[in-house]
Formats: sequence, C-alpha cells, structure tokens
Amino acid sequence: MSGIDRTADMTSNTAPSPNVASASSEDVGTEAWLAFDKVSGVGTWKVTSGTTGWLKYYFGSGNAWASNEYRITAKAGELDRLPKDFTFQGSNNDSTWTTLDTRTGITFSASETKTFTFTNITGYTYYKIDVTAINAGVVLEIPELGIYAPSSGGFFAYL
Ligand SMILES: [Ca+2]
Repeated sequence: MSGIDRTADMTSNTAPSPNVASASSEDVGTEAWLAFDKVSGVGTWKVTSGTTGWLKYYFGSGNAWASNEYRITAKAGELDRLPKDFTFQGSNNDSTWTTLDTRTGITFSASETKTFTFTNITGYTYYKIDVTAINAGVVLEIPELGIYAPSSGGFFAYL
C-alpha cells in the first residue's frame, strides 16, 4: 500500500490552519515550516546552533493520522548537517510521546530522499523527529520532512 504525504504545503509555522510546525529552535529564515513547504532545494529548517534538536508537526485537533512512513529529503549540498541518529515519535497531547522508529548511522547523498517505514496503526495528531546526532557539521538542518500515511484507511478522527 503506497503512502501519501499528509503534511500541508506550509506557508508559515501556523498556515494553512489547523496545521502547526514547530521546532526546538529555529533561525530567522530557517523556521520549522520550511521543512514542510515541499521545496527541498531552498527552504530548510535549521537550529540556531548545535547538532541536536527536534522538529514537530501538528495536524490539528481530531486530525489523527496513523503514519507508518516518513521521508527526509536532502539539498544538493551541506549534507553533513542532516540527521544521522534520530527517533520518530507520535503523540496525541504534545506531552506523552511514543517512539515509533529509531535510526542510527544514516547518511545522505545530494538531493536524495530517504524513506523510513515502520509498523504503526495508531492515529496521532502530533509527530516529531528528535535528532541526537548529525554526520559531521556543526549545525542540524532538515530541508524537507514528509509524514506519510496509507492512501486509504489511515485517517482516524477522534471526536
Ligand atoms: Ca523545504
């Protein structure tokens, strides 16, 4: 079953509503939403400093997707800034998080999209990638993150 990127084409951290992008830190011009703007070559999320951090996406109240896949897309350069060791987590209250996938030693080639799949049938309104190491650079950066759910049967509206 092929998945679909369920994130919106974000134009700010809070648009289009009700989607919200946020991060552990973000520089001016490299805010969280730029990892969800569907453009990998220019817009990118970057922390203010350091090699660790998290990037979070909220689908809005009641909009719980049962994601079983996410994809990270690299730019043409600065590949050493991308996540090497990280977890992918889901939540429905932005407080209690469930680790859905754990990766170590990941590397990227220029403009590559890497797909990470895992087993999950629970719907979550919040997802985040929590990065604990990058490859060699001094600052963490994610050009594009897609949060995928199955093309059918993946949506759970908790009312
Ligand atoms: Ca982007």
